[in-house]
Amino acid sequence: MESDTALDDHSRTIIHVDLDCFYAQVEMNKNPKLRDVPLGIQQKNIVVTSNYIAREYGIKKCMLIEDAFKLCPNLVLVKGEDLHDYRQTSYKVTALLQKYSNLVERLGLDENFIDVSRIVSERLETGANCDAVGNIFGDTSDMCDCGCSERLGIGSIIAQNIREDIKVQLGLTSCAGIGHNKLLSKIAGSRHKPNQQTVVFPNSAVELMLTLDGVSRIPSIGVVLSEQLNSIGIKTVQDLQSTNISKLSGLLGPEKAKQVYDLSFGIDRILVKSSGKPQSIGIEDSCKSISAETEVKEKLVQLLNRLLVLVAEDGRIPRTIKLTVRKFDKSSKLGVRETKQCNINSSLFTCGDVTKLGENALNKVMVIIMRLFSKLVDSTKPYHLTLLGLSFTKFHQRSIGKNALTNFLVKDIEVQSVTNIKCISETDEPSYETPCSSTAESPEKEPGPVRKKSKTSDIVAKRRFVKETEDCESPLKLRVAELRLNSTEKPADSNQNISCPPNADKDVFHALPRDLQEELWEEYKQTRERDIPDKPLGKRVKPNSIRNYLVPR
Ligand code: TTP
Ligand code: MG
Repeated sequence: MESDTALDDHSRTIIHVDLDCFYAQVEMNKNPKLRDVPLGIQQKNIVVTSNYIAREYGIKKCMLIEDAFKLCPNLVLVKGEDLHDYRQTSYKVTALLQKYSNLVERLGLDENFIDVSRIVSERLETGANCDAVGNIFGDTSDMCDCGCSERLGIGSIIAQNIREDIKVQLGLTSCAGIGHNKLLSKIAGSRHKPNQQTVVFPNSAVELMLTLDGVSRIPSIGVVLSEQLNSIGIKTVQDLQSTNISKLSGLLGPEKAKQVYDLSFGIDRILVKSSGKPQSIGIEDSCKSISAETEVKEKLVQLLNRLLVLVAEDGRIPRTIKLTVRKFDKSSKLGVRETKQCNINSSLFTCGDVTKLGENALNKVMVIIMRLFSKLVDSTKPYHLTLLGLSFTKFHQRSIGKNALTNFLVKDIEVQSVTNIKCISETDEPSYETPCSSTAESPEKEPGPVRKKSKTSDIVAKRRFVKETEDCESPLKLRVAELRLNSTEKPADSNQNISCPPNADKDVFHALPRDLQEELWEEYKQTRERDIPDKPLGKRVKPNSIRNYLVPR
C-alpha cells in the first residue's frame, strides 16, 4: 500500500516542549544544594526520575531504589509523593506557553504541544529570519518547496524563545521538538537531551520514524495496540510501513488501520487541542515556622501582590479567593494542609489593571483573606504554620461595564449568580486537582460570562444566596467587605451622616457609599408610609430594590 506522504499537509508548525528531569528540577529549585549532587526522586521503592548527574551513573526512570544505590551509592533521594509543587510548576509552564498561542495542549505534567502556526505566518509576513536554530534532524539538501522549511525554521526560533522564557521565568530547562505535526515534534524533541531542541523537516519524517526502536515507541501506540500489532508479526516501524493494509484492517478496522499505518510514515493529522486556561492561579510560600499574626499578614500581603501580577497576566477575572495553610503536625512529615475559600466581587477586577490596585482596595482584600484565616486558625491559641498559599479560581472572561451602581450591585450577580460569597470549607484540596483541560469542567456550574438576567431574578438570587450561606459566619459582614471594594467613588460626606434605617444592618449600611445609603433610606421611608394603614400609600417599594437584599430577613 502506498502511503500518503505526498499528500501530507505541511501547513502547521507544532512545538513540543518537555521539561528536563521534571520532578528533580522542581526539587533542585526548592533546594539549590541538590543541583550538584546525583539526585533521585523517590516514590515508594522506585526512583521515578533523577537529575542528569545521577543519569551519568546509569540511573534510569522507574528503577528500584536498591538497584539505583548499587549504581550510585552516593545518590541523594528526595521523596516525590506529594505532587503539589510539581502540579503548580506544571501549570505555570502551561500558562507561560499560552502567551505564545491559545492552542496549547497539555500532555502529562511536563509536556505541552503548542501550535504556533499563527505567529509563524505573522513573522513570515514581516520577512523574519527563517534559518532554523538548534539541532536539525536528517538531511536538508532535498527540502520540500511548499514553504514548510521557512515555517519550521521560524518555529525553531520561537521554540528557542519559549525555552529561554521558561528558564528565565521559572528556572527550568527543557527540550523542544519542532515539526509540522504533533507526532514528529514529539519524537524530534527527544533526539537531543537535556536542554536542547531539534527540528525535523517533512522530507526526513520517514527517516525519523525509523529511528524508533519498535512500534511500541510510536507515541500514540499504547501497550494494547502494540501487542495487537505484534500478534500479526508487526514489531518494527519498518514492519508497519511494509504491512499489507487489508491485514491491518482486519485487525483494527479500516479507519484505525489507516491511521496507524500513516503514523509509521510520520503522518499525523490530529490537531493540537487547547487544554484551556488553568482553573486556578495560585502561589504558596513554605517556611519553617509562622506563629504570629503579624508574620501571617506580612506573608499574605506579599503573596497577594505576587498573585495579582499573575492574575493580570492571565487576563480573566477570578470569582473566588482561596487561602491555604499547612499546619505543622508531629505525626505527619508533610504537615496538614487546610484550605478555605470564599467568593469575591468581580468588579474589583474590572476597574483596570489589577496589579495597580490602590492600597485601600488591597487592604479590603486582606480583610477577606484574614477572615478566611481566622476560620482556619484559632489565633487565640499557639499555632505553627509551615506554609501559606493564596489562589484565585472560578474565572470568567473580563467584561467591563461603566455604570457604578450597576457594577456595584448587579454586574456581579449577573456573572456570579447565587453562589456568591458562599464559604466553602475544604481540607487538603490540591489547588490544581483537575487537569487543565477544556473537558475537565469545574464541579460547580459556571455561569456564562455576562449572562444577562432580569434584575428581579437577580435580587431573588441574592436573597437565596443569603439563605444559602447560613453556614458562613456573618455572610452580610463579608458582603460588606466586598461591597466596599467596589465603592470606588463618592465617600460619604462626614458632615451629613445618614443614619441607618432601623430595619437595616448597621454595619452593612455604613459600609455603603452615600448614594446607596440615600436610596436605602428613601426606600425605608416609603415602606414605612406604605405599612402605616392610615397613611396614604406612597410609592410602592420596587420588588428589585436594593433594600430587599441588604435588610436581614
Ligand atoms: P518524563 O518527562 O518522562 O521524565 P523527566 O522529565 O523526569 O526526564 P526527561 O529529562 O527525560 O524528560 O516524566 C516527567 C515526570 O513524571 C518525571 O519527572 C517524574 C514523573 N514520572 C513518574 O511519576 N512516573 C514515571 O513512570 C515517569 C516516567 C515519570
Ligand atoms: Mg520530561
